[in-house]
Amino acid sequence: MELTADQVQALARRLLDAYDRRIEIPALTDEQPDISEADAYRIQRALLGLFRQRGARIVGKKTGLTSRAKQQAMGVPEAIYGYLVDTYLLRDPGPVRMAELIHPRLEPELAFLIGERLQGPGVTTAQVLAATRAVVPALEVIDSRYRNFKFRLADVVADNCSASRVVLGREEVSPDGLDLRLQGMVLEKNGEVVDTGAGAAVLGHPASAVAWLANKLAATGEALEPGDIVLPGAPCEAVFVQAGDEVRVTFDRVGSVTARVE
Ligand code: 0L1
Ligand code: MG
Repeated sequence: MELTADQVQALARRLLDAYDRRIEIPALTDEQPDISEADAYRIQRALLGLFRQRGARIVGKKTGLTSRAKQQAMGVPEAIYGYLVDTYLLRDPGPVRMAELIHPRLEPELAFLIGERLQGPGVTTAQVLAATRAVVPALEVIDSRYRNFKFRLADVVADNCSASRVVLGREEVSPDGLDLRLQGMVLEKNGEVVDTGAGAAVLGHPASAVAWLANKLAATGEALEPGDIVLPGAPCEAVFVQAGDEVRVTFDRVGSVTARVE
């Protein structure tokens, strides 16, 4: 049964309280196992409304679960999306402050800076590339508000796809002439290579993930707007961090970004 408006607000406030107090909470579906995907996005919208009431601005959007491996692990057929808030944004090298977070993990993303409006349905990968002003190396900090990062689809959607921080690199590169599908990436933690990947791990092509997002947003009348920062998803697993760690990702022909954790 669809959640009432009061239930949606109460669940959004529960998540906001976890943000504010930096505490892990049980998954919402532990108590209400049948929260639908539509209701999960209503809770997410209510949570973003609470952020806005505090003066936060939406500066972009993100996709999650964009690798087939993650989708299979969650038992879902497609990706999910959330929003980036101005207070999440950090510039290379951060810092990423553990005291502001619960149990953060960092993952590499090639952020898209949108130059022209992309309104679905029917947005193609080629249209995304044409409308992208630049791509930027980024490290996304995901920090689920749920105990041990244990959640079901509705939980993670309601929690704005674990969005927490984004450390943006300083190099902005036009995607013209780059084959982002073949683009290699090396992830290092404290100077050691911990993972590698290629752009095709993100829904076959990172720009296809952005096209998916533009088309998905069409259902609510939204679009990708000029100035939006869009995270298409990570080409490898996220790494746990602790104070003192330094994480760096290097994208072939684009550049690198470092996040210092303190
Ligand atoms: O950015 C992401 O892909 C994270 C989506 C949510 C799943 C998670 O927290 O691992
Ligand atoms: Mg991500």
